[in-house]
Amino acid sequence: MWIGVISVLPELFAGLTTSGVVARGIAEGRLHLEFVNPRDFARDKYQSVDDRPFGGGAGMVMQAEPLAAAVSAAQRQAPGRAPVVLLSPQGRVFDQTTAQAGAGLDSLIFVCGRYEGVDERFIQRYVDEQWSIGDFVVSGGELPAMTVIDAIARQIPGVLGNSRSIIDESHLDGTLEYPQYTRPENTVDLPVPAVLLSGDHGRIQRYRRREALRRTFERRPEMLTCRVFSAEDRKLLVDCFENEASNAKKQNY
Ligand code: 4H6
Repeated sequence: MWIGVISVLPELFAGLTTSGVVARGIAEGRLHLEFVNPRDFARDKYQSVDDRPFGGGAGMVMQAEPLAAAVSAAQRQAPGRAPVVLLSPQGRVFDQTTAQAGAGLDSLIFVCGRYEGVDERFIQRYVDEQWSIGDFVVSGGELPAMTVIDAIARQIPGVLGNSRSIIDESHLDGTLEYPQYTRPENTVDLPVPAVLLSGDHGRIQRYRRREALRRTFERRPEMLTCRVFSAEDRKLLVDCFENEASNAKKQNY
């Protein structure tokens, strides 16, 4: 997969491209990252890419032309026509389904905004989609772009060594991940749940599914609305409630 990144601070991506899953994807030739700096397309002698907002107000706005020229330069290098995505607090919230869909594309271009924002006319003419990584603001689109690139890269076949770690992963089936334990059996004064030592694969699977459903119900109940449960999931959810009720009684609630 070919990914173009439009940023005035490409050095922020150094960690992403040198260590971890994305770096390995690049080294193995499954992923290519191309950086284009809008500053290289600035027209004045100060190489400025921002200016004061029309209508007044605080801060600076990224100018359309250097961004447009940078996207066009990236587009010329991309294999085919790459969709252009602006990382923005005003975008649609990025999720695992979008990550999977993104990994199926040949190319993508991410635009990272800075200053107080981006001239709306650039967005109108050049941006296909706006994605947000959540309802909060950071100082530039670079950190959100890195987050999204990592999420997409790990969905590209062969980038994660173990393909099972994708399949078992949280969110794909609409539940949170079950709790994980590793050696030793006793640590920080706590034992590992006995069922995980039983060797009974069926019991272990049911235990993990029950804990995944319990966590989702307790922490993210909205993930469980508007969906159909299998007969097995319904049984496991009932187990959770019965367990809750008896725990509450024990604690004199
Ligand atoms: C576009 C427009 C994405 C990009 C404005 C970007 C959060 C997210 C940015 C801005 C982002 C997210 C610049 C506005 C700094 C605030 C860059 N913040 N901002 N949630 N910031 O995905 O000032």
